[in-house]
Formats: sequence, C-alpha cells, structure tokens
Amino acid sequence: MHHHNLSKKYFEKAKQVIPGGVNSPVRACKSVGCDPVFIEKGEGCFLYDADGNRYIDYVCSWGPMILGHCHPDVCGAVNEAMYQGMSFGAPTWREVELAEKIVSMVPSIEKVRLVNSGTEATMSAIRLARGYTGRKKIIKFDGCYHGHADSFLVKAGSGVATLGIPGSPGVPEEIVLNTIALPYNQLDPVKEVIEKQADDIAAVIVEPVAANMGVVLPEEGFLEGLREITKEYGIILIFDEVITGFRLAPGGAQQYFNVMPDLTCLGKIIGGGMPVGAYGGKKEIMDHIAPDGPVYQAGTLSGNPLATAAGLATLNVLSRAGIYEILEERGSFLANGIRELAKKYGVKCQVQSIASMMTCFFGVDKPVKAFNSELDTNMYAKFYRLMLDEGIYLAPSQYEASFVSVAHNWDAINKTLEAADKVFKNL
Ligand code: KE4
Repeated sequence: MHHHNLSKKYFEKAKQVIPGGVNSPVRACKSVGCDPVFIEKGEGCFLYDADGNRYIDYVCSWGPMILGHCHPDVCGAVNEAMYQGMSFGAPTWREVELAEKIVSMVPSIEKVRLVNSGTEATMSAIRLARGYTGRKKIIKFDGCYHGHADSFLVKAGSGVATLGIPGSPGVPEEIVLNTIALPYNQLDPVKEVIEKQADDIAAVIVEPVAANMGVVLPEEGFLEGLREITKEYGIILIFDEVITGFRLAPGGAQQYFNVMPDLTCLGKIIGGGMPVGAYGGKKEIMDHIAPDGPVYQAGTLSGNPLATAAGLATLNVLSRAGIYEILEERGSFLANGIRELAKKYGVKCQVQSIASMMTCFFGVDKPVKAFNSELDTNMYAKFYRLMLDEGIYLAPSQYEASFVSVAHNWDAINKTLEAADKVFKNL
C-alpha cells in the first residue's frame, strides 16, 4: 500500500469544521482504530483515495451502490435530468414512474411516499402507524437500527420490564417511554408484551434480516410469527427494508421469505446513490397520509428530479434477468471462501451471509442469532486494517454488513480471497 498523507491532512482540516470530521459517525472509523481515508472517486467496484490508493469496495456506500460506482445508465439518467432542472417542488411524471416501479417490485406495497433518507422513511412509517391505530407504543428489537429518529434511540434490553431508556442524550424519556426493545429472533417476549398491552401497541418494526448488528438471519418462523401475532391484534407490522430492499431480491426480504408486512421502509438502493427513502404499503393505511389523510409528513426535496432519475435507472437495471443470480453467486462464493480460510488458519470467525451481503464475526464460531456484545471487536479491527492495507475496503465496524455489487467481477472476488488468505495467516 502507498501512504495516506493527504487523507490525514484532509481529516485534520475536516475535524475543525465538521463534528468528528465526518457527516455520519461510523465513517470516522473509530471502532477499527485508524483514521478514515478520503475518497476521491469510485469506478465499478473500485474506490480511489486522495493519495491514489485503489481499493475493492465492499461498503458500497453502506448498500446503495449495488450496481457499482458510476454505472453508465445511472450517471446518464442523472446527467440528462440535471439539465432539465434540479428541483421544482412540484409534481413530476418521473415520481409516478418510480412509484409505479416500486409498486411493481415490492409485493406488499400498493401506495408509496418518497422521502430523502431511511430515517425519514421509518420515522414517517411509525407516525402513520400511530395515527392509523390511535395507539402510542412501538416494539423494536435490540441490535436493529432504524435511523436516528428519537423513538428508535433506546438502550438495548429496555423492554417491558423497564420502560424505554434513552439511547442518546437529547432524547426525552417521554418519547422513549413508548418504545419497547425486545431480543431479536425470539417470539415469546413479543407474545408476552402484546398479550398484555395490545391495545397500546401501534406497530412492530423489524429488520427482516438484521444488518446493523452484523448480518443476522431471521430464525425459522420468526418473521411468520411476527406477522401472525400482529395481524391477530391489529398491530401494524413494519419491515425496515432500507438495507434488504432490492438487495435480497427484486421484492426484498418480504419476497425472499414470502412474509408480507403492512408497511415497508426503503432507502439506500432505491436512490442508486442519491438521497431517496420511501415508505409504502396497503392503500387503506397509506391513504391516511396528508394531504388526503390526517397524518402529516412532508419534504422539500422529496422525489426530486435527480434522485428519481438515479433511483429509476437503478431499479430498471436491477429488473434485468439474471442480476440477482449473479449477486447471489458471487456473494456466496466470497463468503464460502472466507469461511474456508478461517478454518484453514484456525481463526475464530463466523461468516454469516445472505444474497450479496455478509459479516465476518470474530471471536465466535457458532451462529450469531441476536445482538452479541461479546464479539472480538479488536480482532475485527485488525482484520479491517490488514485488509485495507491489501486494498480491500470493508465496513469499518464489526456490527455492519459488507456488500457485493454487480461490478464485483470474478477477478475482484479472487483478489479479495487472496488478500484474505494473506491476512488470516497473519491474524
Ligand atoms: P439513513 O437515514 O441513514 O438513510 O437510513 C437509516 C437506516 C434505517 N434502517 C436501516 C436498516 C439502516 O441500516 C439505516 C442506515 N444504515 C446505516 C448503517 N448500516 C447507514 C450508515 C451510516 O449511518 O452512516
């Protein structure tokens, strides 16, 4: 690897004018014990940093860049849209085209509202569920992250025993009193809480495949069980598919597992790299949203021409035959290759993957089924730094997912496994 002199210089400057030098905390790489590199450009599966180092990119902007960087169809669409006007704050036909595309791809969505981020999508979905049911409480799961709206920032395990405890300064107790956090992949605690408090519970929100505690798959029957009990008590089931949407399948996790939520939250891939989020579901529920309904939600740049152009171009490419088979084949080949290397060198590393997303959990050698605070995060940090030196750009946190894009060809995958072989040998 070359040096990171310019990145270091840029980071010092950045920290003088931006909190932590970053516009989102995880980018500061605090949990992997090194400073972030500043990226100059991306191309296909590659990133190039300010010092001219090239990396194979498995962060993919935390999910959105499923087609790789600078896909011609996406760049072309944005370029064309740009010269028609960047934003009007008025209805445009392309918003309808994107909405129709989302409705055609995501099985449970009949109507959809575009917003500007995943956080806006989940925040709005919760408000809609509360407004539609007239109830206040929500159930979320430890280790699942739904963006930074107050209602979701509760301490883990703040479940039914103790009322929601703020997970961050600035979040009033009054807000999180109504948030119940329960263990992921366990139905009994959910049944217990709902049977006691059903009339107060507006929604259950869940990452159908968790990615914010590392990739954790739903246990057999977990999603089906949530669907059954929420239907029985008239509770809105919300799938937060900000990561799994258009990642696991054209119709996301709900199509992959064939479990239909009442509302779905989307983000990341839906904008192809531009700021787009969305929430959608049954017409009967969505018609409660302003201006037709009483539940208020709004946004100056929601559905803006550039974002809808990027999003529509991305979903159109993803709709081509064979795309998800390619993603699955390369994702599983990479995950299996790393599993074999961990075994070859006797490294305690549990690789969990689905479709084209994966996490290497260090310090465990059996399945991770819920948020695990005992992981060897130091070993992950060492793995991260050594892989970065080999030109492989992984998620800078043990509790995140890494992603394969359509642009990760076999040469990139094989180079990654060669790097992992070298790194595992020295771990
Ligand atoms: P945004 O507001 O960051 O667009 O989306 C929030 C969100 C909602 N739901 C899920 C399942 C998510 O994963 C996210 C955001 N994910 C994080 C990390 N996995 C984005 C990276 C960051 O925070 O910088």
